[in-house]
Amino acid sequence: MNLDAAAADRTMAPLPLVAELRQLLGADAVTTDPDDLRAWGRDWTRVAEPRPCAVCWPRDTAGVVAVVRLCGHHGVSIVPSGGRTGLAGGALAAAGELVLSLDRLRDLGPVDPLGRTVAVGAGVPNQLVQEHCAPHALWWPVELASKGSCSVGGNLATNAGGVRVIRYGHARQWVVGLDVVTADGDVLRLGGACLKDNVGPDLKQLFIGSEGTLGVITAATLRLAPLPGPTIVALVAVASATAALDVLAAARAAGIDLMAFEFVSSLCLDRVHAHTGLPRPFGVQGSDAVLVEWIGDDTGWLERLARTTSVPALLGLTRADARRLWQYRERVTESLGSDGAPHKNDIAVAVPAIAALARDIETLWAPRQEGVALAVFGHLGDGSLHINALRPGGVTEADWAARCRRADEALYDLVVKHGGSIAAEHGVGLVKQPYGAWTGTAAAQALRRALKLAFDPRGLLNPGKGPCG
Ligand code: 2HG
Ligand code: ZN
Repeated sequence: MNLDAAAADRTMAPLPLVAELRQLLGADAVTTDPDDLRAWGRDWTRVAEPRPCAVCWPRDTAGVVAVVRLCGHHGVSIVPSGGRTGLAGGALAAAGELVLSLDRLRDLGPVDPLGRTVAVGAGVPNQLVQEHCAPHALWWPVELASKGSCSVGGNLATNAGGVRVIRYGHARQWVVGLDVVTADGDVLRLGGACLKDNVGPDLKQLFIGSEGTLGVITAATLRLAPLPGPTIVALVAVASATAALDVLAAARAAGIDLMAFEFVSSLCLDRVHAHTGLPRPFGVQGSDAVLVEWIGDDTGWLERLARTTSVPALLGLTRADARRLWQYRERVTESLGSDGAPHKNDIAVAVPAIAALARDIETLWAPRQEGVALAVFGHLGDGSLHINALRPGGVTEADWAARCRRADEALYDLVVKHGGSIAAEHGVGLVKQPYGAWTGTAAAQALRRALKLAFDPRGLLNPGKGPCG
């Protein structure tokens, strides 16, 4: 054990808590091992060192209740933890909290093909839900690049988006029931397989997207969609994000049933090429691209577009070709992260406003970024962009943090000017907490704080995180 972890153990975790946790859950369900603390005390965000006092893995909702009550008794804060793939630090335990992992809550109920629902534990990985439902020709249409690791509980706590939002919307639209443990250790059963319940307000929706700050989601009844029919994938070269909107307009005008519309800038394509060895898609350097996926076999709209604008496009008509084209989009994050953690942003505006926002970013904001390379990609068809700033060599940690902070504030001014959101998809977590002033009116913020006080008056659930901070 290193000295820091030993100090954290002594000062932050009163021994009785850990001992009592072991008694409650069993010795194999609690750890203070420094390697475990480092691994389980963080998500994919690299903004602070993890420093939890311990990690525990209850097996069911009753176990979560017991942990929450015990922490209340000891006055120790809790960081609820799912698949730890978050990019806003929502599952980062940097201040001696107890990490409450939902990883062992893996119940998978039978699929109801009539009502099209399935009940699952919070710790079930997203991909397992899909595999479980596929024999019934159904799926939970929340699809993320991290589907193998991320869990349903985390998807709901962050109201995950992903690459299918353009057709299906966010995770919150695909939930009919939720089991939640409150800060007092009560269990709320909100809805279930009954599809119609109009006793409003819909409390379960308050927990979805609240990033574990109002309660701990332990199980959910998910609404399922029929598996879509065969699709076609195309990677289309475009001159810019704004030019990509012409491709979107052509698809919309032709009545194309879009499954995905994703932008990848030329810098991202370069990084994917360098990191993965995939060939440059259009043979040469320098072109941005959109990845379009749609249902059906109509390629006429794209052929017409290609004739009039002479844009090169690669078609993925077979599953293997489609999978290969998707890699240019799905492998962007890992490729950008292969050379140090980029500074991430995740913004959105209404789809038609993307052109004006992109123009402002290009002319007003990017030139002020002092030579920092900006890797832009994302869910353009939803009006949403991920901007990753790549840290130049020779810039100190402190200098980089200060520069990112200035850059973020200037970017958020633009996003607000165009009526958008500074936390489009990844949530507020820890990293967007200081930017409350850009997240709505003072009255809206006051209401969010009032919600937090009502649900968790002692501030024990994921303190300092999320929209209700
Ligand atoms: C994606 O769309 C994820 O691939 C990750 O939201 C975005 O790495 C990012 O900035
Ligand atoms: Zn995304």
